[in-house]
Amino acid sequence: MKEVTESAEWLELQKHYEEIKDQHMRDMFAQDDNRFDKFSAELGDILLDYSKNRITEETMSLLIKLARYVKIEEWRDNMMSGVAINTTENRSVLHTALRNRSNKPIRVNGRNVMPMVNEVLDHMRDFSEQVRSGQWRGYNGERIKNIINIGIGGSDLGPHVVCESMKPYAQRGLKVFFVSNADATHLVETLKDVDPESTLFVIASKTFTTQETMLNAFSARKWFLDLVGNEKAIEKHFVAVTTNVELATQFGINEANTFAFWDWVGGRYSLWSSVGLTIALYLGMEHFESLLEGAYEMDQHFLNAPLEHNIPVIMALLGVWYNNFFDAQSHAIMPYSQYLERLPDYLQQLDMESNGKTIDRNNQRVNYLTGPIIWGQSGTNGQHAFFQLLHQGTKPVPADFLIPALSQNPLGLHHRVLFSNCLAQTKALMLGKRYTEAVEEMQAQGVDKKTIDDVIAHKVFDGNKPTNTIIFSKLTPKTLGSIMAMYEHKVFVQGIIWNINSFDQWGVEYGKVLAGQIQNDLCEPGEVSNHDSSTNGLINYRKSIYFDNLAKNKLD
Ligand code: G6Q
Repeated sequence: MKEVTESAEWLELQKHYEEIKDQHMRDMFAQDDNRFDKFSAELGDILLDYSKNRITEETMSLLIKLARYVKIEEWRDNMMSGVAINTTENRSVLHTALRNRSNKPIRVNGRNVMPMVNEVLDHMRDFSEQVRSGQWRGYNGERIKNIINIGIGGSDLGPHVVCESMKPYAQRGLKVFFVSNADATHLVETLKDVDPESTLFVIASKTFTTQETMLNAFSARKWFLDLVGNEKAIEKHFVAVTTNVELATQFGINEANTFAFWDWVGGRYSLWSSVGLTIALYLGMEHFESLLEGAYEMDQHFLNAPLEHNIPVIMALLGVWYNNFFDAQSHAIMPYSQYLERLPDYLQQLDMESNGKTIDRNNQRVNYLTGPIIWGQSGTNGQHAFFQLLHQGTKPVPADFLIPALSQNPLGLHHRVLFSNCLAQTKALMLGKRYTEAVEEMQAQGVDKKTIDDVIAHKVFDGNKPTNTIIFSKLTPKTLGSIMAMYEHKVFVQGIIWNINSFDQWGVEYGKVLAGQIQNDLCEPGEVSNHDSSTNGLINYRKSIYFDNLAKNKLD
């Protein structure tokens, strides 16, 4: 099969790129009053404005042709109907089944998965209501006041961003913490704020073997037992979210408090499954279900809207346009919402773990760029940190700006200031500032000619920097669900265009096994020489400090 880059559709885009690469968006806007109407799309209360992109109608129609060439609709339908499109792991990819609010059957190997999905949702509803109402009590009858989610990667980032973003919907008196890092500091500092009697640990791990999670889970268990001294009490304070019931039971977790999910749910797509238990506990099941509703609405849109008006498809194609034709190496995410502060972290995993691949679906090395580096920070903070590079740096950085029209905290002028800053940035990035404009501005300020001559080059902004603006009325669980599903489908479409499997993560698996050997080498004193000189040197450096320190403490 020929590479996508050899297709007539790709070559046409290449030719078109040469024709329009020097056109400035400033002129495109000046020539067309309808640009915003032409290049915006809506779903429910979400509006995507993509008019501030380096595109014409022809660009979009050529990009849509590319999507048709890679048979995006067929792949989408296959994914959503349970075909095993994760070929390197021979698995279906069915996170959409977890939020299939229509309840229409979806089959994996001939078996309808919806009854299992609904059963787990019922289990989550029942348990979260018991905890939130105070019916579920700790071993000594105390009410649960703290939820600690122990998990990493997909078993941490999704629930974490949702809990942070949805704070206004949380039950007062219930605190949530996320512990993920192998660095004991993460657990130790968290445990300083809680007591065992009122704390519930949710051990979230698809495999129940991930080193960091198990390390934290066993240390939390030890902390609990040291203070409580009663093994039986564990089942009141530890529950598991996993596909591996056997290991959870061995840990001491009652099978009745183990929440299932399945191998057709990828880690980074798992927040919609029982991995969302912490969300349900913190926000209540009704809000978790609203999140699912929002995602379902986006799924339906992705499934039914024509490609030309399909929000995830449009966003994916724009990303490909910059990644592969403008050679943009990264893509920035700028949520102008403090609640969405963690969104860049979550999207970093979703996108980079999915599309950070070099080998295509035909087992060949690709000869084009695949997934971009995803990064970002909430606005307005980013403006005072790295926006300088966006405005005047040498690297093209397409960016998404996200902002609610209404604040959850309408305090004085805050939201008006936030909103104006968001729009001012996208406007400035698009327009730039011409030499003549900069001169006039300085003259109006009374700056003398010599000073103007000396600094004017620095006061000019090229502009023509592309951005999408995603505006929504208010950050509700439903809207958040739609936004997160929108990005999932965007990443999926890009993976299909690049002909890669977005659903495996062999790099992560490799990392999971690599640490074991070095860990063994750290146990005993004495130098090691079995690695490369850098690894040997670093191991030996740590060993000499560690064992010296140990000896000294023994002497003291
Ligand atoms: C996600 C990845 C990875 C995974 C973590 C945790 O798609 O596979 O981030 O979620 O490594 O794995 P467990 O849930 O098995 O502990």
